[in-house]
Amino acid sequence: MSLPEPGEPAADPLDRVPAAPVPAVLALGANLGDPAATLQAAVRELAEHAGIELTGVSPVAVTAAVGGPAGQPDYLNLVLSVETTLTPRQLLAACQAVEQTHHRTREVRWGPRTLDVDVITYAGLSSDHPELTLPHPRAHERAFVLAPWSWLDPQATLGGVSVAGLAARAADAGTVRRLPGAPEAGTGAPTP
Ligand code: PH2
Ligand code: MG
Ligand code: MG
Repeated sequence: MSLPEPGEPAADPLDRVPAAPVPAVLALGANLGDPAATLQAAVRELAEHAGIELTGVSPVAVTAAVGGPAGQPDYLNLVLSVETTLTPRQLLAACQAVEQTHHRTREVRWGPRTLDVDVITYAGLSSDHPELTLPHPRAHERAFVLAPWSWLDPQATLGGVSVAGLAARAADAGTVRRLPGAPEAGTGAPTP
């Protein structure tokens, strides 16, 4: 395998360095330990990561666990919008590094976890690569992603369809509510 010449795009779209910052949407979830503190720390760590600029933080949603073992605690979920100069693969690695900081282990598929950070969209890219499917293959049917995303950006679309509309129709829509007392959507910047 040969490396691309300088200035030549990488063959694998997941390794293409954007010429200018591109938008991406990330979804965070936690239902073990202290989920609120974990999410707050994870947002800060992502914002501080080189090549990631945070452009929006959704309100926090309290959501019933979808899938996995019965009797799990509720999740806290939120969605971030970012601008990034990272490649898709580098952005995924940054998300996984933040998961590792919070001692994420992967024992049970869809089982409870201290932190899950998923790349939902990246610059409108479609990818069916097993390492990173874009858009996220289940985001369109999960109110625990769609609802906080729509609170952050009521005009957002996914595959050309309104995210708010998808959120309303998702099977888990009835279980999603805003965390009482949580701050409104914003950049997380201190108010003057
Ligand atoms: N994540 C899952 C599986 N189920 N349920 C809720 N409510 N929130 C999640 O973030 C979540 C889930 C796998 O990533
Ligand atoms: Mg997930
Ligand atoms: Mg994940």
